[in-house]
Amino acid sequence: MAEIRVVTVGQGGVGKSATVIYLLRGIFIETYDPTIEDLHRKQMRVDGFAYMLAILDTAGQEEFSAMQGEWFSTGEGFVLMYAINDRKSFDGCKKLRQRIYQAKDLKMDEFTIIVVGNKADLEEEREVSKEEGQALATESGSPFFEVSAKEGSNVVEVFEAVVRGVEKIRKNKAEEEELTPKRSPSFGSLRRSTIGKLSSGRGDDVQQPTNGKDKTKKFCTLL
Ligand SMILES: Nc1nc2c(ncn2[C@@H]2O[C@H](COP(=O)(O)OP(=O)(O)O)[C@@H](O)[C@H]2O)c(=O)[nH]1
Ligand SMILES: [Mg+2]
Repeated sequence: MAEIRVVTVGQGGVGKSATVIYLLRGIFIETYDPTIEDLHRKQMRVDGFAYMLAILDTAGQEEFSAMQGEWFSTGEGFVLMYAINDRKSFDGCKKLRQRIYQAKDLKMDEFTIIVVGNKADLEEEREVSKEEGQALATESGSPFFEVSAKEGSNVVEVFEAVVRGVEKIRKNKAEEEELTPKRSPSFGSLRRSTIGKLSSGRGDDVQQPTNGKDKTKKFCTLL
């Protein structure tokens, strides 16, 4: 099963954990230790295919934990979250997005960011308009959702968008690599095309993407 590494990013208190817990268990947890940085796994079916989401729910954004450093550089999907009733959390998103860009070395074609305004149930306390949220998302070509972990609205849709975004990146990358002319057939290219022909879809042989050249083989098996 294809695995996708997802990272939640956002100021403390915006509801990252509540959103992830809702995805995992379908319930709203009122209080979740704000200092806990947790790794979760969730199987999801999107567009007829099964994926294993490995989700790092980050905590404490002031300094990178060792885990965050590693996940920012290897993560493929980023859920960038603010709360619609907290302007400061929205303003902080640009800086956090910058952190993602830095960690990824600006390789924009290797990851997807989904912009999320949480606590949509608190309409009467709204400080950030939908249009502002959408504009932030448009800047980075990201999908945008307003969600409520409390009511469970749009939570699943966010993670489906992560999967679709990552899947698109993987396909583009695989196509690019297939189209790149090769000077002489190397062991690697022969192996790639063989794998491409033999592969019948997303089998259990699909490994977790790592980095570097390894990806080629794995992406080809996804075609
Ligand atoms: N009204 C409302 N409160 C929420 C929502 N999501 C989270 N919260 C509350 O916001 C606080 C912080 O949530 P938490 O998930 O711990 O935030 P994190 O620090 O970003 O992980 C908690 O008191 C939650 O109960 C939501 O969608 N609506
Ligand atoms: Mg948390």
